[in-house]
Amino acid sequence: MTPVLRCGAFSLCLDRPRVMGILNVTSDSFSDGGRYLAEGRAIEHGLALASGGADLVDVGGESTRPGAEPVPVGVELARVMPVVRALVREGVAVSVDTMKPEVMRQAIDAGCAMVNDVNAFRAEGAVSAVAASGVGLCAMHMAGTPATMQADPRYDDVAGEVQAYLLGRAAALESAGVARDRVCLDPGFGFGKNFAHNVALLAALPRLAATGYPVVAGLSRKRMIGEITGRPVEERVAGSVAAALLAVQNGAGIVRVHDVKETVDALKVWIALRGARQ
Ligand code: HH2
Repeated sequence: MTPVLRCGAFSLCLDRPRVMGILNVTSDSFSDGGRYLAEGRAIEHGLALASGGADLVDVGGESTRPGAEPVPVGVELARVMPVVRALVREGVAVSVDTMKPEVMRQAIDAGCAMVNDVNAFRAEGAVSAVAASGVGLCAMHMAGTPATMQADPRYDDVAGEVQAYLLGRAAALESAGVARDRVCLDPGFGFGKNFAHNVALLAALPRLAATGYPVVAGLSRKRMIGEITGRPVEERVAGSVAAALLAVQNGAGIVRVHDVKETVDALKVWIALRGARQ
């Protein structure tokens, strides 16, 4: 049976790969910091992502790039809430990228479709902030905190450890009353992982997808793409699209990307032609 991810007023049918467009309302995001800090520009870009084919628009007010400093809750709310409200009003399925229970609560009250937490709802009060709502929940694996995570990441079996952690977080959500069809899992590429760890996680995506939870993959413009291509962040579109296709081929149901139109086109071609063989 085709999985359907329940996301508040929206249902995301995963009969085909879905695209989550990234909207960073921050000053310091690694690829687009400062570009969408002004409310009007952020809203405009969110609408452009939606009309470019994004199934979800993921609004974040705190960068989680390696070395990023935390943002006070008041600042994060002031950045994201006007944008969330405006996009919800326009009928966009909005995801909110936050680790903070207060931001989760206010975004849910404003009608968001999903909460995307790189901290997998580990903050005190996070599970209870989201449990009683009907929104979709993306739990991501991160080793440590953004400030320290890339210092010297080590695992014995990165794929096995990440999967065990994510299943533990799904169980914590479900034991608080969250229905299983609201939960999706993300291995967290680049979050406390070196190049070899990221490669191993990409190779192990089929195993994560076999758990039955929809898998989210975020490789867009990340350092790994730069390490392979030698390109700076603003020239990583083609590399990111290739990585998104590979993630989908390995079982990801949702890809989180900056370059929505390019990814949507690539996915359309891949879907239409993937059966073609001589
Ligand atoms: N990556 C980033 C932020 N949020 N959420 C999920 N579920 N998966 C990811 O891989 C992921 C994420 C980092 O990327 P970006 O938002 O572009 O940068 P920054 O954190 O600097 O704002």
